[in-house]
Amino acid sequence: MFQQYQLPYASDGLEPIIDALTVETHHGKHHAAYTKNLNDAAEKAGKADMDIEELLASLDKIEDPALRTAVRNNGGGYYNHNLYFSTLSPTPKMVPEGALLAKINETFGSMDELKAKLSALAAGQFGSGWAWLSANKAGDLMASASPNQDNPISEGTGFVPLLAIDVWEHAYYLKYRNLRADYIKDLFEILDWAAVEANYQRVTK
Ligand code: MN3
Repeated sequence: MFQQYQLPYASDGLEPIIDALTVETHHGKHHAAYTKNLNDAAEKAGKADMDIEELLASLDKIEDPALRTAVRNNGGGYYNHNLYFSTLSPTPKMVPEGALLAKINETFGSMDELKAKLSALAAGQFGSGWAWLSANKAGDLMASASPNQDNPISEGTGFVPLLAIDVWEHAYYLKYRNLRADYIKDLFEILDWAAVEANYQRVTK
């Protein structure tokens, strides 16, 4: 049984950047629906007890095409939103340090250049999707974007996402309307680098 990530902050905790109604709808309706639909599909596929990262990395093992699509879309929606909501915080650590910061500087040049790259990927994702900073076991970093509820795991890259920028319109449209770039710019103000560092340690340990 896959458990939806429960918010450690109130639905208005991310205001003024993410309004309470958006958090309530996004987490309480969209994310909850992905979780329920994943559990239904994984049960039918006999995969209800798998680790979600292993499940997304082995979608080709699900023979029924409709079931495979259901697990891909809802498993991605489940996993991606667990990551998204767990790396946002009302009291974020504003910059990374240690091994992650060193690798960011080595790979992208600087934090500002990383932010510019992620922002461009998020703004440039046509239609619904995500932008990511990901790592592999060796500690290498990758910035990328994915359509729909895909992610670097289901895409078979060998990388695991550390932070997620949701650019589905349901993530920002109530407040930002068509101004996706403004939402992306503001999102960095509530992105908790302590959570991202913990993800980097988990993936590279
Ligand atoms: Mn979403």
